[in-house]
Amino acid sequence: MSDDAPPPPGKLVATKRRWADEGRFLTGRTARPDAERLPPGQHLVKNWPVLDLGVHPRISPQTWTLRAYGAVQEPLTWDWAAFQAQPQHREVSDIHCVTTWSRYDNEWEGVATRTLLDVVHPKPEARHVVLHSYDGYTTNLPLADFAAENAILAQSWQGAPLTPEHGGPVRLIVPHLYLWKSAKWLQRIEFRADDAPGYWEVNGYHERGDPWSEQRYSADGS
Ligand SMILES: Nc1nc2c(c(=O)[nH]1)N[C@H]1C(S)=C(S)[C@@H](COP(=O)(O)O)O[C@H]1N2
Ligand SMILES: [Mo]
Repeated sequence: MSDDAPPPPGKLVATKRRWADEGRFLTGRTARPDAERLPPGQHLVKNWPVLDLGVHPRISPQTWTLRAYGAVQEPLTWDWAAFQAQPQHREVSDIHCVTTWSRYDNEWEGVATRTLLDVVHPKPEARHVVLHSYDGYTTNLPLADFAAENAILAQSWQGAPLTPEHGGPVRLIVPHLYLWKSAKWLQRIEFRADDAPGYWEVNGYHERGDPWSEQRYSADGS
């Protein structure tokens, strides 16, 4: 699977690009997470939809590795055994997809992003993180959001290993941002001083993606 070579844009990508152009789903309301559990413009689902670029890479834990590099003092590569040897964490959180569905009470197990940060020691100039995935997908977010207390490199959901459709062996979960920031099939974590927009961010989606202030699309629509 080649790095950073996403599949050619299909119908879903064209549709989502158009939504960004039209400002689709924007309600103009802003809510606060502590006051409203369901962000504006979202509706609840009980199932868990699958959304991605259409390629579901099958990576066995035996060949999976995760690399963290860039503006860090101690770059690392974890294979499956090294990942399992890290302190394992459990988090229950809600997920919010920019296509307007939200799902409450997802139970994740894996390694807290803070655990990884303690190992790599980001350099003082590190401000941004870019996630690179085995399907060629990329997404960027501020280091401060990646470092959130409940952000987790998840290997299990509701007590069972994360399925390939949902990004197994390991995906990121950053519950307080729209789910497109939560890279599935995570392969590399790049720490940077400057920002570098990822796949959806260059296609009209917001650099940060806070669901409570409906940061769905980038301001200039580019
Ligand atoms: N590697 C990778 N991660 C990805 C995507 C993708 O296409 N590839 N899609 C993103 C988007 S747009 C969404 S909404 C969520 C969907 O996660 P789910 O399929 O587990 O619901 O994954 C995000 N992470
Ligand atoms: Mo999405």
